[in-house]
Amino acid sequence: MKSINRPELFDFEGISMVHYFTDNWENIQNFKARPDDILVATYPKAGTTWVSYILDLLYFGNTAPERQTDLPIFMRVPFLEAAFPGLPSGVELADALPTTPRLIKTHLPVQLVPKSFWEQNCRVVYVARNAKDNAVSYFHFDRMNMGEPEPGDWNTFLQKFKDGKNVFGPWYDHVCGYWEKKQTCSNIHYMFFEDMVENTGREVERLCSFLGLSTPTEERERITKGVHFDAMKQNNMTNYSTVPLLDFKISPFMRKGKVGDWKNHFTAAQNEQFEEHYRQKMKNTTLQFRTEI
Ligand code: PPS
Repeated sequence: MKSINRPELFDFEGISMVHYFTDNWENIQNFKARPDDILVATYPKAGTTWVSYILDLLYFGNTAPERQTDLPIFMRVPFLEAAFPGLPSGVELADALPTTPRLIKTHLPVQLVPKSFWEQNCRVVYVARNAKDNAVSYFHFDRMNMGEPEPGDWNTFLQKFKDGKNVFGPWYDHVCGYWEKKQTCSNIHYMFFEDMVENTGREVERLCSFLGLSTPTEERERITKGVHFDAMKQNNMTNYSTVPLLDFKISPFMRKGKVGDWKNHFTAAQNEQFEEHYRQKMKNTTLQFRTEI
């Protein structure tokens, strides 16, 4: 991969973006989904990798052992809108997937998801994470990811998060957008990071029931163990240690995996202002989050 510079944020179709996710726009919008494709949709840092790995194990854990030992998760579950210089684009990787179903990742807000996913009635697994922990995780990710704009210090980043000035736009619109869509679209399974931390096994079971999978209990238990934070952090195929643009000396990709780490970052004043702003932004939705479990 060629070395890359931290990109600038710009407005794209009404949301903040960087060019790595818009350079291939025509091919992204014209992507041809198949009816059995499964789209993993999230706001960045909400649990994408976790749920991608669960899905991969549910479908392909017993098929090809080399898939588990040699193929990083981001090759098994391509990131649709990614277009980094010197690497195959997400669309190319998705088009070349030999599996059925194809598992495909996106961070696009619901209104920018390529229309063929809806036309083909694909299943969508959406994961949401409470805003405070999501912001903290995104802050540390932007510090260590040279493919993201400079986050600035925590206070600067938090203000940008509230203003929706991060890549993929406002958290508020993202989580609410898929929540509203789910009200009329039974093919969306809406999950919460906090529920996964609280009881991963239960969430795997719910996922199986959404997908119509009759995975035996012992296997579900094996998968639940394999996707534990510590196991994924040790596993070079799931911990992103093979990606050169991430600087693990600054912060690891598998950082803490906790609910409530926001308490180690927000000052009392930041918390008060955040909550006031949050109430305004979320006043018209029935969507509820837990910031502790
Ligand atoms: S990305 O870059 O948007 O795809 O990142 P994403 O995978 O969505 O989110 C990364 C955060 O999820 C945490 N994570 C986990 N937590 C608990 N258990 C497991 N198994 C797990 N896998 C990933 C990861 O640690 C990041 O959260 P933070 O809070 O930064 O630790």
